[in-house]
Parts: sequence; C-alpha cells; structure tokens
Amino acid sequence: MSSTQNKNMTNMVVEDLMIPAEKVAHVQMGNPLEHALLVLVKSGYSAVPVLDASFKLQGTIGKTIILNGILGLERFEMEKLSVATVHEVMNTDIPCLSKEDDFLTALKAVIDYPFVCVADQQGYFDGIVTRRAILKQLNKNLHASKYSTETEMITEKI
Ligand code: 4BW
Repeated sequence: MSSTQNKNMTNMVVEDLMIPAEKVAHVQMGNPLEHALLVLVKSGYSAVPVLDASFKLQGTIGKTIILNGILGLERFEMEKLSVATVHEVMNTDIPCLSKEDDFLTALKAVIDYPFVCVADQQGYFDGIVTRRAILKQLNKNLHASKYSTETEMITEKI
C-alpha cells in the first residue's frame, strides 16, 4: 500500500464512517420485549442499540437475547413478551466508540461485533459503525493500492 493511500484510510475518523443516530433503528429501556421484537423483525436487523429517555446509550438488544429472556423450562413463555421490558434482558457489556476515534480503532472494534455504538463524553448516542462500512472502506483502499502498484510496475517497465 502506498503511503498516500495508507494515510487516506488511517486519517479517517469514526464520524466519517458512522450511520448517524437519526438513521439508526433503536428501542428504549422501558419498552416491552414485544415492541423490541417488532422493531427487530420489521427493520430486519439482528440487534439494535438501546437508549434511555434522554437519548443516552444504555446497551444493545437482539432477537436471540429476547428469545433467551422468555425461555422457560420447557417452552417459550410468550406471555412474558408483554410483561418483561428491554431493560431486564438487554446487553450492557458493550464496546463504545467516540466520533473522534481513528479508522484502526474502529476496525479493531468490529472484529468481534457486527456494529459498535458511538457516543459522546456524556453518553449521548451519536450513531453506529458497522462492519460493512469498515470492510467497504478497506476494500476500496486495497483495490486502489493494487491498481497503483500495477501502474507503478508498468511505468517502471516503459
Ligand atoms: O435492512 C438492511 N439493509 C441493508 N442494506 N443491509 C442489511 C439490512 N439488514 C441486514 N443487512 C446486511 C448488512 O450487510 O446484513 C448484515 C448483517 O445484519 P445484522 O447486523 O445481523 O442485522 C448487515 O451488516 P452491517 O451493515 O455491517 O450491519 C451490522 C449490524 O449493524 C446489523 C445490525 O445489527 C446493525 N445495524 C446496521 N444498520 C442499522 C443497524 N441497526 C439499526 N439501524 C440501522 N440502520
């Protein structure tokens, strides 16, 4: 990879790569599990961020964790869907990025997670960085790098 292309990619910050908050499907802590499941099924996503009433990031919730939450000894206790809330089952042990973090920090974060939430110093939700956005950028840079290496080789031969 040439130094210019390397610089372009590593100069990017999370803000350049993230999906902004207003475009991210989310649920709130007090929502019943039924509502969360509806959001997940309708949006088509496996998991989404959980926010509180003041738009601060509190965790994430996904289809699997909801199904686990309503799993009884012998059956899914469907009645729990309208009684239990997101707060009771959500995942709070999540990584978090800030808008100023660099590309490599974001790349490292999405190795273990399909998306990572972005929040400010006070915890207010800014958006998410997805594995797709990171891979897309990496792919772009690797192809540009391959093209410039091939061009350099042809130029050297001439
Ligand atoms: O509705 C979709 N539109 C598009 N264009 N692609 C989708 C959609 N749903 C899924 N995908 C694709 C993406 O490539 O399948 C991948 C896995 O989806 P997921 O995890 O298991 O639901 C998607 O990969 P990704 O874009 O890298 O997104 C990683 C994860 O980030 C998703 C989902 O949990 C979350 N996510 C992405 N965009 C979101 C979102 N959550 C809420 N709101 C959004 N706008």
